[in-house]
Amino acid sequence: MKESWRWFGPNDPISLAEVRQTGATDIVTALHELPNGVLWEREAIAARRDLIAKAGLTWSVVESIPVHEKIKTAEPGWEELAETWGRSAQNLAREGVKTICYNFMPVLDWTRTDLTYPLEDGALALRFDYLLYVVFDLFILQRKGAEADYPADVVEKAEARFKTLSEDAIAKLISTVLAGLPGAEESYTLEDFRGQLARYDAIDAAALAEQLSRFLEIVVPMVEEAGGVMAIHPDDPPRPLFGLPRVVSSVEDMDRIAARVPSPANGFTFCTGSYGIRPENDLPAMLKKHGDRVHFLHLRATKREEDGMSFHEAPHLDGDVDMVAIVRAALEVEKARGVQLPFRPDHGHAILDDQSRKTNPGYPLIGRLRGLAEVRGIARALAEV
Ligand code: DNO
Repeated sequence: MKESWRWFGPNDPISLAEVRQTGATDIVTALHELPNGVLWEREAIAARRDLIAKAGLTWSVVESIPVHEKIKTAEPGWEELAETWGRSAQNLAREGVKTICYNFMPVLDWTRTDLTYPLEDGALALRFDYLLYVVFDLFILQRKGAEADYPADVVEKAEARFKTLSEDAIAKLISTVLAGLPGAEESYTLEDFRGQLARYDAIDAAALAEQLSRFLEIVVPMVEEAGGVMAIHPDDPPRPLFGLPRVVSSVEDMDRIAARVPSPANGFTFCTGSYGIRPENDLPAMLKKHGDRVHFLHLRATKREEDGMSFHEAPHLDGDVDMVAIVRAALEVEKARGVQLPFRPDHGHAILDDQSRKTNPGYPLIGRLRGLAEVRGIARALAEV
């Protein structure tokens, strides 16, 4: 398994020299400074790749080339934007960045309600508090028709919870949900967000899945021709939010995506923390089933909470994800294909000095290093047996 590390570019508070000391060899990054929808030129890609190489590291995975909303909604001009996306991916592959991670989540990328949830041992974790999410939807966003999405007792509890929130707590919740977590290339005000949601009024899951297929039919042959592979990231969390459809949440979704465009270049990012939120997702089985097209691994463990809907990020080895079984499955896939799969320790708690330095939510230095070291240990031990 190839140890990689997500780095957000020259503005990342963690330097490449520090990443080097974690023992990771590969970098996962993007040209985050470019606006969504523009072509990534080869020169800009090569310059970033060389900067990374100077630090003794290899840029091997792009996460992500953002997929423009017009592509997802099939608004006029979407085909041209898809072509541009495909050309950016080709440029990356031709400059040596062959694994292309992306997602097809409408409007919002990953979503949490709390970025500094204190655990018993003093670590700070990311959390999705379902009730707070409902509070946001019903009483802050005031989405039309939202009540119909929740049982009456949840609406009642949410109302009671809303009444306890201070102005500051409300402002913080708005920015946590809408300001865009690291890697999400968009951020919204409440008003913008309402407008964005309206673009999906007539788009259900079947329509979005169909549009993903049309996008794949355009870009997969382009990426393949340039020697690259695509790796779609699952929905995080893997269920509809704010009435928006979600189409990459389950093994059935993976089956459908693979069947529609069978090239192995049409592949997956296997994110254990995201898929792991749904108890029915049998992660090692899913990884093995689609092993010939899993091109990138995000390894982290989420822990589902008592209400069945909330979750927080657990230590990498101590959540609902059986990390030993995952690493075993990944090693089997590698052996069968004769490849080394890049993985990154995804997210991490803010621990120790992480708590006193500037850090991107979910992406602290020491917390992720802990995850990396733990997964590295599992991989070494299993490779021996
Ligand atoms: C969160 C990340 C996501 C992910 C994108 C992939 O930590 O896993 O931002 O990068 O959804 O396109």
